[in-house]
Amino acid sequence: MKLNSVLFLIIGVIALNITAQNPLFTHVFTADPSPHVWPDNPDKLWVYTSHDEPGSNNHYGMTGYHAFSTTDMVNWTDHGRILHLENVEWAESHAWAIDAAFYRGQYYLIYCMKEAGIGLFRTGIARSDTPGGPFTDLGYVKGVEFGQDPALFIDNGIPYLFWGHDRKCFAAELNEDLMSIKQETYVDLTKQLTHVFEGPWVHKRKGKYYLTYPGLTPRRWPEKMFYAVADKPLGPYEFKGVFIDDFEGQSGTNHGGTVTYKGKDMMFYHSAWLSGGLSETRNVMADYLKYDKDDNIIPIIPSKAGLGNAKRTRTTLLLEAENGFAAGGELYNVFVDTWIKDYSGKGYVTNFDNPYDHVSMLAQVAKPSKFRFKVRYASPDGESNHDILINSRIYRAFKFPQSKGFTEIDFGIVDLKAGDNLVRILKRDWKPSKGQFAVDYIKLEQVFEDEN
Ligand code: FUB
Repeated sequence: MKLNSVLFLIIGVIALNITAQNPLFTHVFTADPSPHVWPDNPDKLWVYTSHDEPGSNNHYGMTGYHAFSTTDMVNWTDHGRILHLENVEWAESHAWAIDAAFYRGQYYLIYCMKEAGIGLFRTGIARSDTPGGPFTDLGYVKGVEFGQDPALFIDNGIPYLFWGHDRKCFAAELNEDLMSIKQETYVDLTKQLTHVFEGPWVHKRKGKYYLTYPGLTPRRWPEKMFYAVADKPLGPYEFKGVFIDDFEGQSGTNHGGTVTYKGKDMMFYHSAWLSGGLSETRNVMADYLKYDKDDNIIPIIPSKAGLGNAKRTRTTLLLEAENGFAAGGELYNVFVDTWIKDYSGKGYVTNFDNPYDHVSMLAQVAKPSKFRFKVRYASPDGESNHDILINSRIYRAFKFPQSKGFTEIDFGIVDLKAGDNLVRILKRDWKPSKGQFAVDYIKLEQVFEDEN
């Protein structure tokens, strides 16, 4: 080999190791990504995902969803758990793939779970007035049976639902309240989508509708990603081919969605890189989506660099106190208020009047790891004594200094375990409080081994 080629190879290997924006999120196991840019803020990209428990090697125990946002593809915010099985009265298990939509001024989460007592997949609809949730379940869409892997595609104000499972794919227009299909529009797309298994997703480009989906070439796992193209959302679709083939470290399933962000087309999907490629515990990936001169998708080879040149991505968990209960934590004898201005999110938690009054927030983590821990609080009438507990052990007994407005305190580095972690801020004194103490949010910023 010539010296030039050797140098090129060495530089290439070094570059591969220093640019690594895949996996996209490295602090929590995530799958089935649904990427979106909402009309109120074209600078922000949102990704909604399902969640794999650490160590799980199948998908039967999946229970909840997360939302992530970024403005630069490198620094991400994990908004925590945005919907959980226990918030959905009609469901019993299988919080599988999702989508999200902005429709008539509200944010919607479209998800699937198995109906209690029946065990059939239904397509659920939940709503929030903010993109980061938490979302409130509204029930399931009538007229959809076996409603696994839903995707809601809105075209010229008309909502279309796509869903698919077990080698089948269907679609229909939804009624205006999104809670039922227009029966007369129902189509079975299965025969048009060669190899289809599940997970349809539709995007529009140059007036054409691209339907991407995970499929199996007969009886052979893992899934590859295929696509088909149509002139109208409900088809007929013309099969085009595979665009993410088998790759090193993939999981048995693949599933994803497309988005155009800051002028670039991107494909979000999942792999098993974070868990070592050996299990079904998955992580989100993203790569650029490109087309050839005939508007065919150019096959994607999953890359370590992903969507940029950064050494790695970094995620901060931003856990709003007022979401504590809906997002997997607890509000014990405290309540949500909005009197002290400049709070983030929808308000803050206050009324820590009696001993043990507390707020707790849920942080879900993939592996034992370190985070920089911050609390934003206000204590307008004087200092206030509190215990901070992490997973029921006292991490700090702390006298929060008086602060008229909200201020952030950096408590240094904390260790979180794999799985669910509860961070609790609890009133310590036996004396009843005179003043008001308010918790706005906690932040847990990812810290890496080589930064310690
Ligand atoms: O994540 C659970 C299931 O695995 C999804 O619903 C399927 O699309 C596959 O990704």
